[in-house]
Amino acid sequence: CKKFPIVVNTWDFTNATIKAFEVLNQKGKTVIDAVVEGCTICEEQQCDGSVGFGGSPNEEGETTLDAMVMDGKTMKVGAVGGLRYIKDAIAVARHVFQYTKHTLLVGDQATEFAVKMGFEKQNLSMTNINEFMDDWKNKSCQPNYWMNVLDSEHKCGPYEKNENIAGNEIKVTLVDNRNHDTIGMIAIDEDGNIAVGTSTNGLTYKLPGRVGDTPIVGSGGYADNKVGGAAATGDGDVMMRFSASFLAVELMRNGKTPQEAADLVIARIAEYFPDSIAAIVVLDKDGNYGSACQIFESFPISIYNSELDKVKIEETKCR
Ligand code: SD4
Repeated sequence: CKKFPIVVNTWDFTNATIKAFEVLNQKGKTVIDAVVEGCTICEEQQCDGSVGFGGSPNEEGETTLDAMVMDGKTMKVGAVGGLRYIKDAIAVARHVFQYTKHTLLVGDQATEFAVKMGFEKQNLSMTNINEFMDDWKNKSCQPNYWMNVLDSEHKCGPYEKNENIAGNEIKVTLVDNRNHDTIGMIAIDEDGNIAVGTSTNGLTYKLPGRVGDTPIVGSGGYADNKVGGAAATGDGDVMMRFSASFLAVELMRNGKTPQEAADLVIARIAEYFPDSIAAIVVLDKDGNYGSACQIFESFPISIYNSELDKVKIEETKCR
């Protein structure tokens, strides 16, 4: 039976879910509008500090943004990675989608594109950035993402070219639960059109230039009208190695339910990286959903569909 229009997204970002559901029910708006406007709410409200400006600085203290939108009807995608100085990451991704034949623009040139499209350059830094970076340095720069570098300078960034690379491993510490909450939203409109939208400021203290899974098609999100969609959150450096969202959709294409697909994706990641935080939400074309996670203390998802009179949150049990 028909369970759409529906919006499902990662975490308890209910304002974003409500916004997307409202847009789905507005005349003349598309499912792409719904995920873009929904994720934009999170960027503006800086959901958990992990979406939008003013969160997750890299090891030089700069916040950069990753976002993507994918249309499951046409299989068109627009995305930005490492976007600098522009707050509206998913809106810029949508401009890539709508006004170019490309899929992904990155870094300074993504910024230049955005400026040409009329977006305003702004400072994305945290207001208390100096304090935040000092605190990190006082904690021996943990977490950090360097490995196999000998000299202690690398432990604390910023990166300086150094030939002295040797076998001493600096342990990479897991980021904690709270600095790690990307929005990944899947929506289906009344006609069964599916779209996915994602937006994040990535990992805190990442190396400058690092782009995570969020703007990578098939990793941070994937949608196909014929099957369904998926969106991932967690340690993107690990998750993108498994094309987590694509894998979930393909598993459904081969007959798995959304819950089975979600469980299998997390199990696959667990085979190699049992200590990495990873979570996925999966929606099939009929509006059935499932979710799975590992390591996260909790992974709520939020849902709004035509059978509900208000948005609801469901907790996922992590393995
Ligand atoms: C990343 N996957 O940049 C994102 C971060 C995230 O929950 O999902 N946080 O790796």
